[in-house]
This record gives sequence, structure tokens and C-alpha cells, in this order.
Amino acid sequence: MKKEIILICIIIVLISIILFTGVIDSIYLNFNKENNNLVSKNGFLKVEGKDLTNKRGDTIQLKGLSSHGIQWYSDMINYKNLKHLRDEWGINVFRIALYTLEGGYIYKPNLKEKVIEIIDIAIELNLYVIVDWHILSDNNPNLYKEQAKDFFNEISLKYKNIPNVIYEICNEPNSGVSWDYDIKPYAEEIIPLIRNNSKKSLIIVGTQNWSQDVDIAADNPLDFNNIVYACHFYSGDHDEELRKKIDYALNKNISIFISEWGVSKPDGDGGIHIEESNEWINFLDERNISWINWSFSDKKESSAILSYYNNLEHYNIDDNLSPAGEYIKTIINTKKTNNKK
Ligand code: IDC
Repeated sequence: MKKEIILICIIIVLISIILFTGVIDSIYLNFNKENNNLVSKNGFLKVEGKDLTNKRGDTIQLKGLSSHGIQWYSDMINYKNLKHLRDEWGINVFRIALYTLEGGYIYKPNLKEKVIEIIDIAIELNLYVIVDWHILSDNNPNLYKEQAKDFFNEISLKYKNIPNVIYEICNEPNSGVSWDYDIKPYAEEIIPLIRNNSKKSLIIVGTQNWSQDVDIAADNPLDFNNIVYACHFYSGDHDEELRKKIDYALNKNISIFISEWGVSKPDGDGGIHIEESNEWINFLDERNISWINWSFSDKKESSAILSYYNNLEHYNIDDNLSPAGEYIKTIINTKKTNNKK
């Protein structure tokens, strides 16, 4: 009798360990082919010429969503929702937009805690996660360079050698800020600092003109390995002209990463542009270029993928999609989007 009780206790303890350590999650992942693009299978991402590859050198395409500014829209970023996006939508990456200004990190340094919380959820879920230093109205990344250095030093030390974490060191330099004289020198200070802590981490570098002039970066690339250059577009406005810049850059053998794009006009609103978005997605799929959609939020603007919501307790993503959300859900896990043109 005693023996049986001991045996039952052991079984209960074992079951609890399995449930609480996420072993079930990883067993599930091992059997689920769709999830081959997650971190446990791919490890540290590497750049080989224009290609983004996994630890074995096979090309990989990341697809996922960006938060809106986490100083405003972070309630929806939790374990349950990110797991849903991973399992039902097929995302393999999530981007955390840490605004510097507009009530962001420069005013509220404790937003760092929120960043850490989201990184930890992403790691638990086996997702790649981008820590985006979201400069915007502060045009020039050098304006808050000292804060950026402290921030990236701390985060890359904390997540030393963790393959999930990708660093985006300046969202969109703009308004005349130059690649050669402003952004490149900034990157040359921030990159070694991150790499001293975590030498294999992938780093995304914003480019001049709201992260569009990737051709200029391609003419004067950084002298570091494992760097991808950010190109951002909004389908309501950007088209062939920008795609040509991407092809120019790829021909110069640098790697391009769409760390932000939206289905709307560049102001984040003004309707959704499906046909133009399909054209873009086909272009990116053909070139295996990774992309992140703006934004996982319920702001009342066309680019937000959730419709405005006021009952967070019973939140269910798929019942609350905006037209942008309905569209993004259909394209995120399909290699080729039907181009009706
Ligand atoms: C927009 C938001 C909008 C907000 C504005 C200013 O969608 O709600 O009022 O920022 O904070 C970008 C930027 C991104 C913009 C987005 C759409 O990286 O912060 O978000 N956009 O305008 N670059 C091009 C477009």
C-alpha cells in the first residue's frame, strides 16, 4: 500500500513538472511541421551575402507582427495572444517598438521592464523577438546615443548568447539625417557594444530617409558580419521605385529586412491597400525577404490589425480583427500570395 502511494506521488510530481516546464510545448513543436521556423530549430540567424540563414546555413524568412508603441498599446501583448499568433497565424517573430520620444523610453525608462517582460514571453514561446529602438520624431539616432548605448548594453548582457533576441538599433532616421555621416557612425558605436556581450546576435540597422534608402547603405556598407539593413514601406504609397532600391541593394550583396510595413498610407491610416500589398508580398517571397507588419494594436487607424476593443478580459484576437488583420492573417503563413493583377 505504502509503495503504491509513493508511486502515485512520483507520478503526480512528474506530471506537474512536465506541465509547468513547457515540455509539452516542445514535444508539440517537434511534431508540428508548420513550426519548423522557430528558434529551437534554427538557432542564431546568420547573414550570408544577401540571404538570411539559420545555424545550418539554410535560408529562412521571418514573418511576424510589430507592436505599436508599447507606451500606449501593450495590454494585448501577453503569453496567450502571442501563443495564438504563433500557433494559429504562424508568426515566428515579434517586434517590440520602444519609442524614444512621444512618451517613450526617454521619459519613461521603466518601459525597459515591459520590454523584458515581452522578450521573456517570446523566449518561452520559441519565437524570435526584435528589440526596436524606435526613433522617429527625434530624426537622428545620435540625439539619444548615450541612452541607446546604456540600453543595448544592458539588454544584450541580460540576453547574452540567446538566439531569440534580435537588435534593431534605430527605427527610422529621417529629415536629412545621412547614412554616411550620422547613421553609419552611430551603428559603428552600438554594434561592437552589443557584440562584446553577445557575439552572434543578429542586428538590424535602420537606413536614411525613414529606412528606405537601402541603396545608399549598399554603396557604403558596415564592416561587420550578420547585419541586415532595414527597409520600411507602406503599400498605400510606396511601390516600384522602392522595390528597385531593394534590388539594387541585393545586387550589391547586402541583406534586406522589412522590419516594418503597413497596408495603409505612411501615416498609418487612410484605408487598406490590398492589391499593392499583394504585389509587395510576392516580391518579398520571391527574394526570401523577412517582414514584420505594423501593428499589433487596436488603435483606430487602418494599419492596426485589431478592431477597437474595450473588454480586454475576454479578448479573443480572431473575433476582433480589423480589415487589415483579416488580410495579414491570410498572408502570414502562405508562401505565395495570389496576385490578382
Ligand atoms: C505611427 C502610428 C500612429 C502614431 C504615429 C506617431 O501608426 O498611430 O500616431 O506613428 O507616433 C512609421 C513609424 C511608425 C508609424 C508608422 C505609421 O515607424 O512609428 O506609426 N510609420 O505612420 N514609419 C512609416 C510609417
